[in-house]
Amino acid sequence: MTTTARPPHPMLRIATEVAEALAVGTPVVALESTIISHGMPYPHNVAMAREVEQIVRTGGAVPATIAVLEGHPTIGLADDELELLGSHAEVRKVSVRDLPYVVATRSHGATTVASTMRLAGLAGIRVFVTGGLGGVHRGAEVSMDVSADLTELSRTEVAVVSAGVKSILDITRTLEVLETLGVPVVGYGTDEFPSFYSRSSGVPAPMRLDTPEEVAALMRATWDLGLGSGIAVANPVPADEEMPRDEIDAVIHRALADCDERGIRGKDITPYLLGRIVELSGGRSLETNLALVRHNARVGTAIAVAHAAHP
Ligand code: PSU
Ligand code: MN
Repeated sequence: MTTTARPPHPMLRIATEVAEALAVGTPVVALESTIISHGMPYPHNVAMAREVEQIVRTGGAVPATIAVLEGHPTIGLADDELELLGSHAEVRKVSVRDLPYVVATRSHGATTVASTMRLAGLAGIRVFVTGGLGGVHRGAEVSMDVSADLTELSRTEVAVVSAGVKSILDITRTLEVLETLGVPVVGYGTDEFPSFYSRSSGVPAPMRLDTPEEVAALMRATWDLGLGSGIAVANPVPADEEMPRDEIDAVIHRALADCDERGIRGKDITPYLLGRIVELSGGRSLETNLALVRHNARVGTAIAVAHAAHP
């Protein structure tokens, strides 16, 4: 049994190249835009977005960066649109609950993992590459701050390739919630769940796969069983690019304290922490962030190619 391709949702604006690829079964890789608008400083963000698209092409797939532009959910962006998302001050961070607002008000929106997954799913794209997942925030037992990325993983059939979860979040509780929600979480080539800047976290990965073909087989099994969920593929940063855990943990500790002191809340927490970590690490964390996104793009593209061969 295979999953039948659905026609894309009529409200989507799909780039011609992406629409053609989807129609004939050429592999397509979705990319998010919050990482561009709110995850990295300009102009590194735009350079990263362009480079990642090129890595996807080199690997034999078509890149589809996703955002909302003037209220249009857009799948596959032009070069000047990447520039706009990276440099324009008025681009809203859009999770799933914000999607109808930016559509109704015809505004620009940068999509998070959750909303990118949803739009990718509506377009019929099955593989999505990002940097890091949102998750359960530290102190969530009081604040109830749990990213919508987790709920979306439980209800949209897209495989998300990330470098795991940063220790700005509570990694153990994030994995507990993903288990509760029935989401397969795969350590790619690792027994340990990676913590974004570092290959290790001290927390075991719930399952391990080592090749793109094995991940493609898991995608088929998940969707043929009708589970309806996504898959989180956690791909550790390359060893020669990782930050020592005690070094990054000290930086994160300080960033969390600053966040608290400034009273930053809700959707602003993750962008604030990412920016503060870059400052406090003297740009070192940005280098690691760029390296892991490139690596995720290579692995995610190989998975999309393997999946397109046996959808
Ligand atoms: N982690 C990163 N870079 C990012 C994000 C997370 O290293 O850019 C973004 C992603 O778009 C993710 C979102 O989906 O932050 C999670 O935000 P929140 O915690 O508000 O759900
Ligand atoms: Mn939140």
